[in-house]
Amino acid sequence: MTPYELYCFGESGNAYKVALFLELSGIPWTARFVDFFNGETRKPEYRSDVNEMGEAPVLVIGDRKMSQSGAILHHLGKVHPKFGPASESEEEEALRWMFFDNHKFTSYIATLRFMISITKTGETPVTEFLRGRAINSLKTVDAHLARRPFMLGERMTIADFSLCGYLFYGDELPFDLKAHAHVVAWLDRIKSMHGWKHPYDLMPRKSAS
Ligand SMILES: N[C@@H](CCC(=O)N[C@@H](CS)C(=O)NCC(=O)O)C(=O)O
Repeated sequence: MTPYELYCFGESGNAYKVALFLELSGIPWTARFVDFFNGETRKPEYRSDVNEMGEAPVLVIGDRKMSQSGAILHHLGKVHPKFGPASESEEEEALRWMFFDNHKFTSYIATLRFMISITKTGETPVTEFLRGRAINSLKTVDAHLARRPFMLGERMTIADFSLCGYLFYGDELPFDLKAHAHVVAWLDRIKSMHGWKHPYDLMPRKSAS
C-alpha cells in the first residue's frame, strides 16, 4: 500500500486530527510540510494544485487530494474501521459531533489560540467573544463526557479525533482547560493510547527544519 501523504504543519490542530488517526491506527503515512506562516496556502498554485479552499490538511489518497479534516476522518473511518463508526446510527452520531466541532468548537478555539498565542493580538472584543463561545462549547463537550469515556461511548472514534485536535497545545490554549475535568480525563485517555504523540512530535514545523 502506498503510504498516505498528509499536507500538514505542526501548529495545525486540524491536520493533527488526521495525523493522529493515521498514527494510532498504525497506518503508514508521510508528512508534506505546508509553509503556512510564509503564505503557502494563499498561493495560486496551492489553490490550483492542492486545495481550492486554500487550507491544510490535505490527504493524498492515490491520485486524489482530499481536504476538510471531517471529510477525511469520515473517509478513513470507513476504510480503516478501527476508529470508524460501527453502525449507521454511530456514523450519524459521529457526524453530528464533527459538524458541531467544525462550527462551534475547533473554529472558536483555533481562532482564539491563533490570535492570542500566535499573532499575539492581545485581548480585544473579538477575543472576548471567541473565548465566550469556546468555553460554552467546551462545557457542552464536558457535560457529554461526564457520562461516557469517549464521545460515542466506550471506544475512541473519528468524533474524538475531530474534537481533540486543538486541545493538546498546552500553554498555547488561552483558557483554563483544567476547569473542564471530564475533558481533561478524556484527553488523558487519548494520551495513554499506544502510539500517541504531541502535535509538535508528529508533524513538521518551520522552526524545527
Ligand atoms: N474545516 C477545515 C479547517 C482547515 C483550516 O482552517 N486550516 C487552516 C490551518 S489549521 C488553514 O489552512 N488556514 C488557511 C487559511 O485560512 O488561509 C478542516 O477541518 O480541515
